[in-house]
Amino acid sequence: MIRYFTAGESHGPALSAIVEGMPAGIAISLEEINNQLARRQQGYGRGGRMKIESDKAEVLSGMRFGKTIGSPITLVIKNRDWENWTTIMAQFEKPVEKIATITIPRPGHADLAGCIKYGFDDIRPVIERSSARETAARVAAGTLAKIFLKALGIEIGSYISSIGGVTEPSPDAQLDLLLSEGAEALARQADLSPVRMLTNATEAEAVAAIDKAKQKGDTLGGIIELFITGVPVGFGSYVQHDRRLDAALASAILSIQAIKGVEIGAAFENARKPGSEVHDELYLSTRDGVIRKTNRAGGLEGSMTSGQTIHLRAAMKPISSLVTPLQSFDMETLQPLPSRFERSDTCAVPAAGVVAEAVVAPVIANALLEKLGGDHLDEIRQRLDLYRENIRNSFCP
Ligand code: EPS
Repeated sequence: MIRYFTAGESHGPALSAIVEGMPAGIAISLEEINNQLARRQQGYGRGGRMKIESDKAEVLSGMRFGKTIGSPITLVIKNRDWENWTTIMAQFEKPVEKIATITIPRPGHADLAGCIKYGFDDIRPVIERSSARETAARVAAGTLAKIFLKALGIEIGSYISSIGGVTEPSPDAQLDLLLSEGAEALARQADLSPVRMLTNATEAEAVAAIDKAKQKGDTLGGIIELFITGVPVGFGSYVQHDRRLDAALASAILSIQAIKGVEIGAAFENARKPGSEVHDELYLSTRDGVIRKTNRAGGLEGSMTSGQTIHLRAAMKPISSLVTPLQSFDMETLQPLPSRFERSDTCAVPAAGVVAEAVVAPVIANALLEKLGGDHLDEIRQRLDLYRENIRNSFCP
């Protein structure tokens, strides 16, 4: 099973990740990891920090001659901004000069609860680790699992359907066409847009909405659409709560900073309709065995994959660092005060889509490993090919 941890502060020397449980024999290119890191840095509405950073990963363990060897893989991404923070973020010596403490929590941020929980009188350490900068390490780690899945014909991709209330019309036909090539074709198309949308008119409106929010010192959230193609039927399980794939996928997505909602398929729309208009009916085809003409379940039935494309949706709240302050107070003086601005982004929804792709990859990879086992890519591929073949041959009238 793949497990990983990340470490690192936003303005510390580096971010890192240790990824354990990757099977052997998977060809990993540093270029692909760095491509994904670059995708995460894109998106209209990012702040000044992205001009400083140009994220690149180093691999310190777990690889030989370009392939995984089954041992833990250590990834490191240096923070370029660290050189500007060596005093404020000094790991050992407390600076002799007085360092300004941060004592006014931002509403909606981890600031207040984090300070109370860890007993700080300065918000700085909370800011450092709660920051979404950490997602760079998660994208690097998740890319390893993404590459593993891609080698087995399973692809993950996303686009953004809504920013600050500006919503894409349902791009169903375009979506079906892109997804028929695999979910990465969808991601490539979305990446052509600065807001990772599929429709030009909506893209222009979303860009204008971000400009307007920036002018007003405000921030915007949005909605991410995530797709996983090529997953066979029967990954995950209904038999125990902790083997339910719906829950594992939702948990991974909700672990992303500022994500506050997850939907599987058309779940909220389905909740308003009778069952006869919701459930995807089953048909038999001579070529493909069982088929469905709709996918309102989002590729998951009974917390297992149905063999259809997995479709998840995630809601990101607007970032809680606003230039125009909200009401807050000073934790030191207990005086009511406007909240303090900490450099941030106006909108990071396009980047969060790339993060969502990365965090679900280990979940799907683990569902695959739970079903089929195996320690080397070739062994796993053989088992998957056989499993796919058996499924194809059953139920063919
Ligand atoms: C973030 C604040 C900003 C963002 C950061 C997330 O960083 P800084 O405080 O250095 O300006 O740019 O995102 C990243 C650095 C990143 O790599 O995504 C926050 O408070 O969460």
